[in-house]
Amino acid sequence: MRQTWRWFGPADPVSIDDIVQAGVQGVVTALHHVPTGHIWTPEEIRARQDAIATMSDGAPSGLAWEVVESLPVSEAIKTQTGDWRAHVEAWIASMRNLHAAGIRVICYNFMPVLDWTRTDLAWRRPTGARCMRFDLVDFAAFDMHILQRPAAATDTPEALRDAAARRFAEMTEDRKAQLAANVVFGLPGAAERLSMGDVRDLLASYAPVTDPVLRRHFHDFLEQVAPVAQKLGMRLCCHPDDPPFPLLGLPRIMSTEADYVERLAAVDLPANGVTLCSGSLGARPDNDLPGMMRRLGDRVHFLHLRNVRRDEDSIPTSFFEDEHLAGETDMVALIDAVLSEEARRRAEGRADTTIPMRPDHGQDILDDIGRGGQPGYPAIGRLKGLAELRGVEAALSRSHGVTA
Ligand code: DNO
Repeated sequence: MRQTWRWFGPADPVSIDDIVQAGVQGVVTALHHVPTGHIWTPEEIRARQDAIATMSDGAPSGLAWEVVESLPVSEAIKTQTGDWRAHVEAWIASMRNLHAAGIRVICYNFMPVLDWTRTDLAWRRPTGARCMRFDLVDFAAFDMHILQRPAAATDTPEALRDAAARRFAEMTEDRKAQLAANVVFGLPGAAERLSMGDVRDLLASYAPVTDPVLRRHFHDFLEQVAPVAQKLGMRLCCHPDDPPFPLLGLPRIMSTEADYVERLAAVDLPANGVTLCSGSLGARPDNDLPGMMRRLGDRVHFLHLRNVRRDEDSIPTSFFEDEHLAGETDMVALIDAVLSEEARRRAEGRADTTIPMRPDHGQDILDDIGRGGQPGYPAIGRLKGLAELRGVEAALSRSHGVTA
């Protein structure tokens, strides 16, 4: 695996100097300041590459921008309204500019309205560490009583409705405000901070977009972008839904292995690939991560390794982000499957034998607490996760004929 690290740009409190010391091989970043639907220009891309290449004292960092996460797909593209065709053109133009700058892997997602969703961004673990959590009761309380989505009550099972009403009645005003902010936190580093009114308007714009409609829109998008990517030698990789079950009455089409199989077959080109995020997919007990790596491995262009612990084996369920080797995904088996895939690619003589991986998220531990980093992206918690994953890889590599 190629060890990479997500960086949110010059404002990220985890600096390039820190990343160099983490000992990674490459950087994952995005131009979060460019509004969705606009072109990423060669100048902006170059400025970010320069920032990555240089440490604070001017010394070379030895690092380069290797993976884009994310090149955002606008709501207009997902709903096929307004300027959507121009947005697809802009997406392709950005891809061409990234290619010209030497970048080959682009991660994106097709989640309506909200990117990843949590109810707690700093949930206390018994050790005092902090992590992210998705709590179904809190989420239903948000949906029914804070957002007051008209269909929320009918969409929520009765037992959950009652629990949510009780939870809401006990909430302080501060907790209500915090819960609303946490749920709509959206993309880290993104300019968009949504009000409840904005969320209601966005949800309303999805009224005609059922699951089959969103699937069709996704396939239309893939038919435009994947052949261009293929010609250029770019690898596109779609991130799964997080959490991987329906929320707020919105369509959800990238939550399971079957979803991936369908989307990969829709445009059957190597450039149309997968971001295998073990943390997002792992919130469903029916997603067998090592098996998905074995079966979809050929098209896996990017790995997010993290682990969650579910409260129950139901879908949906509450869950929290556990330590990298401590959640319910068998991380050793998953890395073993990754190494088998890399060995298979080597034997085939493929150019992309080493799959970029990043330690995804991390708990806030030690000096992370109070440092004010992006939720889920602390320096030390991620470094601990990376060190553990690296250890597993080093140990398993021998049996795959590689000396780490
Ligand atoms: C959360 C991330 C996601 C991811 C996007 C990819 O921490 O894994 O925000 O970057 O969904 O498009």
